[in-house]
Amino acid sequence: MRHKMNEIQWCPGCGDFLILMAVKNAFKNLGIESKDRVVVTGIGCSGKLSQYIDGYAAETLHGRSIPFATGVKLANPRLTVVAIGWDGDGYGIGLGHFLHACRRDIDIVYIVCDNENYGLTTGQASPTTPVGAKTKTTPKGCQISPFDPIALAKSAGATFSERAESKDFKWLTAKIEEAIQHPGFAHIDVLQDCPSFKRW
Ligand SMILES: Cc1ncc(C[n+]2csc(CCOP(=O)(O)OP(=O)(O)O)c2C)c(N)n1
Ligand code: SF4
Ligand SMILES: [Mg+2]
Repeated sequence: MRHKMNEIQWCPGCGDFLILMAVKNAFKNLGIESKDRVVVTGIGCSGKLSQYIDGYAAETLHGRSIPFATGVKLANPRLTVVAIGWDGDGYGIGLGHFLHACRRDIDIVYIVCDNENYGLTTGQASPTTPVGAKTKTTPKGCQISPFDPIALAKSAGATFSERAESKDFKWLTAKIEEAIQHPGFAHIDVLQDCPSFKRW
């Protein structure tokens, strides 16, 4: 799955570019070498993030980055393990894994690239789409309230759950560094731009 490593395939202006750079910077700033880290992604536009970072990586199934990353950490606790998911991937199909990871407090980082829609499948509503937002599946505006991922994580026992924005690059990098250093499950919800489908 490491073919075309250098060919980034996101839309111009996509927040994923900044998230990718922030993860790379955090590894660099903390001096975590490629042999000591594993990046695990699920499925979504940003699923390719694991291909664009030098080091061990796995691109897994939709919503399944957490169980894969948990297995990696249990097999080799010395590794820094960063799982990356998306609002549809992590809060929709993978929600059960997320809640149990908060409860189990296994020492992995979980970054959710939250563009408030299903970008890869061309812009359907997701669990974080705001009320009133027009998407392919909500042409008259979304009528279902989104949930708050941070409140949800904390109610499930998360010891680290924070919000960041892809645009606020310094803050995002600092939060990723904190999350890596946190002893236990560390979740960051990153609000990201999606110029192709997020127009609210
Ligand atoms: C089990 C399964 N169901 C459905 C899909 C189709 N699918 C691919 S990406 C995606 C949604 C992606 O949205 P999100 O997770 O928010 O990521 P984004 O593309 O917005 O970054 C869906 C439903 C799939 N790949 N696997
Ligand atoms: S559809 Fe949105 S999230 Fe996906 S690559 Fe394009 S801008 Fe980024
Ligand atoms: Mg999304």
